[in-house]
Amino acid sequence: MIERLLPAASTSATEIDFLFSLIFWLVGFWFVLSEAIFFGLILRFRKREGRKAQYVTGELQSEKRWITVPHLLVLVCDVFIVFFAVRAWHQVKQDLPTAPTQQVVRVEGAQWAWIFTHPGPDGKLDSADDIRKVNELHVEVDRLYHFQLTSRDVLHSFSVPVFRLKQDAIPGRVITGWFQPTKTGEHDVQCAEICGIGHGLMPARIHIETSEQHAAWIAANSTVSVAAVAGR
Ligand SMILES: [Cu+2]
Repeated sequence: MIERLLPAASTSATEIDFLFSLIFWLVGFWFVLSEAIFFGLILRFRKREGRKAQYVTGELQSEKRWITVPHLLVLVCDVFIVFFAVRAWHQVKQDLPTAPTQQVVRVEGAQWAWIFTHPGPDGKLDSADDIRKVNELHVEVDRLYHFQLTSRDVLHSFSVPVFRLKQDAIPGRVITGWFQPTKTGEHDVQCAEICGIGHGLMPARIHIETSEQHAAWIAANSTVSVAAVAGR
């Protein structure tokens, strides 16, 4: 449903989309039903000449059923939502999968830009060949990434809508998370936490590339040449 509006480009996006749909349909069903009953009763028992209003206390068993039965049914729906929500939360936020080819990128929020540090040709962060870019994140499709998220000043929130990923950035803390892109393309990265007058002016872009494109980008952007790293 959501994918028609916004592509799903990470391994956890489908799980999050399923949750959106589940909540939408369950809540939508009860909303439409209760509004229909509500307005139906208003119309049916509207003021009529010669008919006195009835005083209903709601104490009779037959009246209480109007509350208890839907209440129990809504609770059953809640159990479903909570089950799938906890499962998605665990997968996205608590689990930190690893893979032999994984890479680490550093993401820094600042007033008002995103600063991304990519590993250079050696595939490691914090070495001479790192590539730092402002408002430009380059990743390779199908590769597992861990991100180290922090802020230089105030609260920001690293939001990548196509990944269905959102995580607050907190000054003084490094928050680790992960994502695995599944589709190539160029998409928005946003700040999802009001962080000052320029909050709306920190739209970065994520470039999800094939391995060849990504290797070419690294070669073209690293200050240390690929050959120098290979010969080290
Ligand atoms: Cu911000």
